Amino acid sequence: MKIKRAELLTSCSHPSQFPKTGLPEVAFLGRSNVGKSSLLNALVQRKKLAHTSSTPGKTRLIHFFHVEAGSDELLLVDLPGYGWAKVSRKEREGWQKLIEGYLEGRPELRAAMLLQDLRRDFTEDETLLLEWLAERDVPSLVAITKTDKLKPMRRKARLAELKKSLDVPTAAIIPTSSQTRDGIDQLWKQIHEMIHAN
Ligand SMILES: Nc1nc2c(ncn2[C@@H]2O[C@H](COP(=O)(O)OP(=O)(O)OP(=O)(O)O)[C@@H](O)[C@H]2O)c(=O)[nH]1
Ligand SMILES: [Mg+2]
Repeated sequence: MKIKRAELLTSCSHPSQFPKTGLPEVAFLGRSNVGKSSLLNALVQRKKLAHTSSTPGKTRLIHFFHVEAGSDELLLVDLPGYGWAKVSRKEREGWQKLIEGYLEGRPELRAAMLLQDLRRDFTEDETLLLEWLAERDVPSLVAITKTDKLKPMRRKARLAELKKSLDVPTAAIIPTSSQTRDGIDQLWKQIHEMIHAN
C-alpha cells in the first residue's frame, strides 16, 4: 500500500472537538496495551506517529489521523484502551463516555477494528462490544495482535482456538503483527472494502 499522507489531525477530550472533515473513519478499539497505536503506525508505515508505550493507558484522548493510502482518503481513529485498572473510577468513566460518545454519534464511522492479543482469551468486554456495534450497524473486524510472540505451531493453534471461541458476528478475523507486518496488507484490503461498502 502506498501511503501518501499520514498526519495527526487533532486530539480530542470531548465530542464537541471532533473534526468535521466528512471523510470516512475507521476506529481502533481494544484493551489497553493490546497494540492499537502500534498497529496504526504499522498500517501507515510510520514508527512514531501514534504514541505507543509498554505502560498501559498511554492513549487517553481520541486521536484522529488523516491518511491517504492508495486511492483512499480516510481518518484512522485511535481510541483510549479499556480495562486499565490503575486509573481512578472517575477518570475511567470519563473515557468510557468519550468512547461511547464517539461510537454512537459518528455517521462518518465506517468500521470498527477490535484488537485482541493472540495470547489472551476473548472476555465479555470484547463480545459485548462486538454485539453493541452490530446492534448499531457498525461493521466490525477483529485484528488479532502480536502474532510474532508465539512460534508458528503455537500461533496456528491459538488462532484456531480464538476463532472457535468467538460466536458473535464480525466481518473478518485477521492475524497481525506490528513488528513483522504480518497481516497488514490484508487489513488494508478489508479497510478499503469497508469504507466503500454502503
Ligand atoms: N512483539 C510485539 N509487541 C507489540 C506489538 N504491538 C504492540 N506491541 C507492544 O505492546 C505495547 C503496547 O502497544 P501500544 O500500541 O502502545 O498499545 P495500545 O493498545 O495503543 O495501548 P493504550 O494506548 O494503552 O490503550 C508496546 O510495548 C508495544 O511495543 C506486536 O505486534 N508485537
Ligand atoms: Mg495507544
